[in-house]
Amino acid sequence: MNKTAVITGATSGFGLAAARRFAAAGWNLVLTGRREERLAQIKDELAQASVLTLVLDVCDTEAVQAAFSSLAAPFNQVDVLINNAGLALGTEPAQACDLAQWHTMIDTNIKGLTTVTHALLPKLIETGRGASIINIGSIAANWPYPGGNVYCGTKAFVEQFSLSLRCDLAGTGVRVSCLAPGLSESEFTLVRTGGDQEAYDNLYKGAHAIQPDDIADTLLWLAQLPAHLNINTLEIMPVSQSWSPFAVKRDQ
Ligand code: NDP
Ligand code: 8X3
Repeated sequence: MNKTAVITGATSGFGLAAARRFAAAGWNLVLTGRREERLAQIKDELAQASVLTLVLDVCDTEAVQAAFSSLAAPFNQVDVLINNAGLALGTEPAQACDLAQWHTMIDTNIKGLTTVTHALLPKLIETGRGASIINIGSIAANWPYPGGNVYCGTKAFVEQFSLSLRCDLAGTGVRVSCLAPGLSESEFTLVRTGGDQEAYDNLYKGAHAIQPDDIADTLLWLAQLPAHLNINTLEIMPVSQSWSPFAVKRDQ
């Protein structure tokens, strides 16, 4: 029987690329996102696979709980949950940030991810051995940078939550991984900058950034690992990206 993956945020970037990869590998898919038209396009494109699309805002707790408690066959046995929906808003220093944007990042990247996880945990535990939760973290969790403030904080939560979940799920057979990419080319940057195409072009120019297909390949690899293996945290950067010295602000 085909396995089923639930992918949040499947309307673009990593989630869309993963949907294509998993469909090509024969998985059943539950794909979610807020943009209905895009979900309809993806369903058409992946017509060879069993695909259920759910228009779902991960910040809407009741809608998430209702959608995942009423999954019908073949989608009611969940093998893999990819908690991918997320966003960054703004690149300003903390003292210049918009509080509403901070709250949206917390609501989406932390509360939304935990709501989806809570709703699907019983099904994943029912599946047991070989089931996986793969949370999309970021290098931003461990490598702070100016303007990262709350976004970095949300991704640090994702990494710690992933590790802590492993402790609680010991004995259930359910695996938990945190996949933490670095500079990756996707709509993420347009969302973050409020649609600034020039900022997008400048960020990715000459950087040979990670592509969504690279992350999709890694996600499928994680999902298909032998059931006795758990990758805890996996950090990926493009070769062009590395670290700088600490900043030291000197008196003039
Ligand atoms: P995209 O902007 O291309 O994709 C983000 C996805 O999240 C979209 O499908 C969007 O769907 C969905 N989403 C956002 N908010 C919500 C919400 N409230 N409810 C449901 N779905 C939502 O970006 P990426 O593919 O790059 O990002 C995917 C994940 O990877 C994010 O968690 C991001 O933080 C993380 N990441 C990205 C990196 C990068 O450099 N690009 C690097 C490291 C991590 P819709 O708008 O239709 O709701
Ligand atoms: C996104 C990567 O470096 O823009 O999580 O924070 S970064």
